[in-house]
Amino acid sequence: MKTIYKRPEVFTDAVTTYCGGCGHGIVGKLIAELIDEMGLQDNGILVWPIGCSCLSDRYYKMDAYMALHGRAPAAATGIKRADPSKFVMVYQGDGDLASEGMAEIMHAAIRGEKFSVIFINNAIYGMTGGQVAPTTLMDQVASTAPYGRKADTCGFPVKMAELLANLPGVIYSERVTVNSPAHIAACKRALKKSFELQLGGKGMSFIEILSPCPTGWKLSPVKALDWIEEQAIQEYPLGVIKDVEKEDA
Ligand SMILES: Cc1ncc(C[n+]2csc(CCOP(=O)(O)OP(=O)(O)O)c2C)c(N)n1
Ligand code: SF4
Ligand SMILES: [Mg+2]
Repeated sequence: MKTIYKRPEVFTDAVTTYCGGCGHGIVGKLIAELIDEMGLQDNGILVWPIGCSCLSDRYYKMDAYMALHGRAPAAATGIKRADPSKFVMVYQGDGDLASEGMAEIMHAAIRGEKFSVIFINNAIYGMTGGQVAPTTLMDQVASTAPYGRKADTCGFPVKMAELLANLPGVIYSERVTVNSPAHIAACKRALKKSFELQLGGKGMSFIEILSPCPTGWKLSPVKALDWIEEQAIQEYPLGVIKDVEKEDA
């Protein structure tokens, strides 16, 4: 019999804690597929954040480190510098990376640390009940902004992929999403590019993923996919923001 689909080998039997329709599960599966396809399991270390993805070390048969709030890039710096031959991936939510850990990601990027950063932008603090994150859209309702995000109290949404692309230490920056099969395929290509750049010993690559959080947004899973298309992509355009290899060519 011909096998047309199988579960990635790197996955354990653990069941995830994600809500139905959550983007973390989609991205987590793409990462697992790439680990299998690129043979990264035995020489890779995955650095996980706090937030809804904080139990991810249970999902992969791989070495892992769970970093304190926002500190994943600092932890990854130590790991990658101690053994540059290791494949090191940092995975962070928007509350973790752009709020609690803004200094860590900025300085890791300023230093040009040579690991892959996967940034899950779901425009909210998912795990703790849907509070405003730096990425929350203007007028988006959140538990700490019941009348919607306003500039006078919460400022403006931060575009991390553009912000980091301004730094010479970041060699690749792209924004993708996972709200349709075509976008999921493009997300996998972006993740693969990031992993390949790291294996080539290049600088930091940054992949921002617009990811559905139906629970935090108080939308059905299907409506959450539509909200990404109609709202989130307008604020956070998809595409490659920086590719040093192409600029040099
Ligand atoms: C110092 C500290 N700040 C905040 C928290 C609470 N906390 C844990 S997870 C989290 C939200 C994380 O949100 P995000 O990084 O966007 O991840 P998501 O759950 O949306 O994937 C917060 C605020 C904490 N436990 N300790
Ligand atoms: S609260 Fe949001 S980010 Fe967290 S598991 Fe549920 S859908 Fe995913
Ligand atoms: Mg979040």
